[in-house]
Amino acid sequence: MKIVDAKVIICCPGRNFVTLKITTEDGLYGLGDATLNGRELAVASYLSDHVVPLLIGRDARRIEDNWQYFYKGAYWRRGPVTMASIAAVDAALWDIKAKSLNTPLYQLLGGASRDAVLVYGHASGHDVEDTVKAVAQFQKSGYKAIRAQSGIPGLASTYGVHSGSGHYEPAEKDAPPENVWSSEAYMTFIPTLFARLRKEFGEELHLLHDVHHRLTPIEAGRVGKSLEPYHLFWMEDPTPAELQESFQLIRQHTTTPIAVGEVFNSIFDCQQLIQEQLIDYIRATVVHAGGISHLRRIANFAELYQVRTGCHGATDLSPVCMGAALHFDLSVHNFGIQEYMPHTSETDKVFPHAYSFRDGVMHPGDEPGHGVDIDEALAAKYPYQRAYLPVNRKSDGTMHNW
Ligand code: GCO
Ligand code: MG
Repeated sequence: MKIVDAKVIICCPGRNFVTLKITTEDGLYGLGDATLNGRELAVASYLSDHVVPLLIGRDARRIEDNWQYFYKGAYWRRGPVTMASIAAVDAALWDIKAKSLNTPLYQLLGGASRDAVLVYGHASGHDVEDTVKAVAQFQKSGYKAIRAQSGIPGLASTYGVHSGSGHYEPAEKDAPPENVWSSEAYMTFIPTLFARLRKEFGEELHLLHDVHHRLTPIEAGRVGKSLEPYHLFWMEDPTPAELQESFQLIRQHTTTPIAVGEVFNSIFDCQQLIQEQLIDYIRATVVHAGGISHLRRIANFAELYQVRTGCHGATDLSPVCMGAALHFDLSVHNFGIQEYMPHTSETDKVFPHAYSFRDGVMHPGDEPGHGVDIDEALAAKYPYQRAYLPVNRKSDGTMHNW
């Protein structure tokens, strides 16, 4: 089953997406997401300039061999640009294989391990009471697990909270906006938010929170400890994870479960975190962690250490990634939860999909392949627009982690 065409489609139906479409000699095609928020064109170039010429003529059925060819064959291993490109090839080839066998992808991944996939939604507000209202709204829409982020007294803006009204969207057009951060203000405030949420919503609702890499390990230990009475489902990205051993310090101080990995692109990024049981959930996902093939390797390794999956699912991951992730989630034994931020209706129209949400859970649907398509004519109406993620500084002007 020779690959005869591979095309990189860039579009911006509300935000930028990069999609790889691979076509075989018998007319089947598969799609893979290659979106890297704020760096989309680098991946598009890596694909068009370096991967596509090598894809033509290769056998689409040899998914593992193709993965190894692009990983080992580049010599320069890992990194978000390379791995997002390999991920796009991998997801497209799994899509083709499942279509060629006329089966939904999860059936090829071992079949369903559960009836549906638990997801969490994003509630946020400008202050505590605003956030209470947002959580109530999500609960009313059926969510059983809700991430809560709030504006912090004394800080003009912060991660996860929309500057106006409406939904939070990480990237902004033109130059990167600059935020000002204070770990002290955050650490004082955050337990009051979750105390209020538990008081309002009781003990049953799953509450999650994203620290977005902003604390030092010892500060993260303090925050985790202060949140213990409110038994979070997880505290996400408490500190940057380049130094994996730094999580030992957090673990020594708190039993609040930890989720990490949305920026990881390889099993080597989380080897120590998993092996030493320094985390509870691994957040790597299809597009940034080398596709379905590599993500399964990470999940299988994590299973040995009772670490569960919690795939990243922000709006900067396209519906193609979401579809593929849901097949993975449904099938993998050590699934934990899936993040779900619904896309805009423009995006949903460009990417018609079989997956659906109801009563706090999602299902990938039963269409052959991963069940996500692209309307290329419509996509062409939304050309790329430069956009950046914000940057973050401390109040004295020092650059900090965003
Ligand atoms: C999350 C993430 C996102 C990221 C975004 C970056 O937990 O959903 O932290 O909001 O910031 O995906 O591109
Ligand atoms: Mg996050």
